[in-house]
Formats: sequence, structure tokens, C-alpha cells
Amino acid sequence: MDGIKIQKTTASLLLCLALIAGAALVWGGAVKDGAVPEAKAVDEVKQGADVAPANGSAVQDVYLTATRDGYDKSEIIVRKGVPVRFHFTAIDAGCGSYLVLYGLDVGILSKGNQEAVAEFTPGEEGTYEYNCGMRMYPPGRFVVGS
Ligand SMILES: [Cu+2]
Repeated sequence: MDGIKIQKTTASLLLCLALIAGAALVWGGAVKDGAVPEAKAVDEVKQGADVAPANGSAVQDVYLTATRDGYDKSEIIVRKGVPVRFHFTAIDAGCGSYLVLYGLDVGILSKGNQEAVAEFTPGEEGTYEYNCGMRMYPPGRFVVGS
């Protein structure tokens, strides 16, 4: 029985790694193509002082860490229309080193246990799931509010 379990786990890990490699390739390509318009959108919002959040910051810094056991936070709350700087660190998390914000078209790859940062501006209120590329963890909630 144990042998079968191990084989299944290994197969899952291999699948997940392949998926990460594929996602990283797609993501890398997308960054090359999309980097300029994305950066412009962030700058535009920064210049509009009236959309800054109550604490006066023009950027919302949020932090998440993944380990083999899951994420250190089950929920992250941000405001709509204000740039988010999402700091993601995976510590020996295997395929959890690739984080996906489902429904927001955001993927972040933390390599070598180092922090990776993605910047984006959430445009629609809602609750989005964050998880690894295969949704293997208990899902986290990324809440975009007004
Ligand atoms: Cu996974």
C-alpha cells in the first residue's frame, strides 16, 4: 500500500513540476509581451492621488509565504483600483513555488527560496482563489474590496 502511495505522490510531483515549467515559459513570454502596458497602468493610477487608499499609500504591499504545509495566510484583502505589489516567498515548497491568483491572470514564481514580486492593479471587486498551479493546497482567498 505504501509503495502505491509513494508512486502516486511522485507522479503528482512530476506532473506539477512539468506544469510549473510550462507555466514559467508561458509566463516569461507574457511578461516580455505585456511588460510595457502593465507598467503604464500602474503609473497612471499612482498619479491619481484620489484613488490612494486611506493610509495615504499609492501602492498596496501584501506578503505571502508558502511552505510544504501551505500558506501562512488564508486571506489577503486589498482595495480595487489601487496598485498591488504582491511579495511571494516559497520556502522549500516544491511545486508551491509557483503561485496563481485564479481569475486575475497573475502568476508568481519564487525561485531558490527568494522573494518574487508581481505588480498589478485589481480592477473588479470579488473574491479570488490563490493556490499552486495544480490547486494542491487548501486555497487562499484574495479579496478585492472597494
Ligand atoms: Cu502543486
